[in-house]
Amino acid sequence: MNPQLPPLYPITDTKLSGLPHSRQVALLVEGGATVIQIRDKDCTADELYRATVACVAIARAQGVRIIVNDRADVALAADADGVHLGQDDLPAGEARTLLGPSRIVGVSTHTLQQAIEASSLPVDYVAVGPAFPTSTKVNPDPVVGLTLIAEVSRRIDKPVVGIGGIALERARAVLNAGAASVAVISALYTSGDISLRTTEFLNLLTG
Ligand code: TZP
Ligand code: MG
Repeated sequence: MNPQLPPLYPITDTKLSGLPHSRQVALLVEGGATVIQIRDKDCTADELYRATVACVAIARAQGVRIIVNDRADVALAADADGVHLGQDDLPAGEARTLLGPSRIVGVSTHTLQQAIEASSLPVDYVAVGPAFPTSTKVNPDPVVGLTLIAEVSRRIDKPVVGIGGIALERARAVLNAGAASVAVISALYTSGDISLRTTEFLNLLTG
């Protein structure tokens, strides 16, 4: 398992950005991102596989890691660096068996109990959210706020990733609450310049 996570964890969104995943990855990498999640709830396995292969080709040349949302099978087939699992996806232990010890397995949680349970599984990080209201996710879980992120960060040993509604001006507070990283979608794609916004996030989070 690989516990190292950068402070910014961008997630692709073709609807919000209007761009193919591979183009988003190129711009995010240009802005300084070093771990990127490919997330697409509307495409077929074939489309996700092909998109991921293209993203891995761009990212790996720069030493950047690609994590696939939901699909451990696609991550493995496309030789991606890991998978991000939701509560309804393959169990983390099964994903770990498929992906082996070196790839990244992360899991999304929405309550203290889910986060504590997830931390005992063979995962590299535990995502907690939504931190703030978000319109990116269909039927989002109730907002957990910085309070739950802080409590989970105190109680588990694994890196915590804050997710959901994390705008530029709220990102630092998520790290201050104890998270190791912030996962961001909409705030990266609504300013017009994806690489610049990525750099702004990184400057704010590392400064
Ligand atoms: N899981 C919880 S909230 C969310 C996911 C994937 C969406 C986060 O997107 P945004 O646009 O950064 O709020
Ligand atoms: Mg999922």
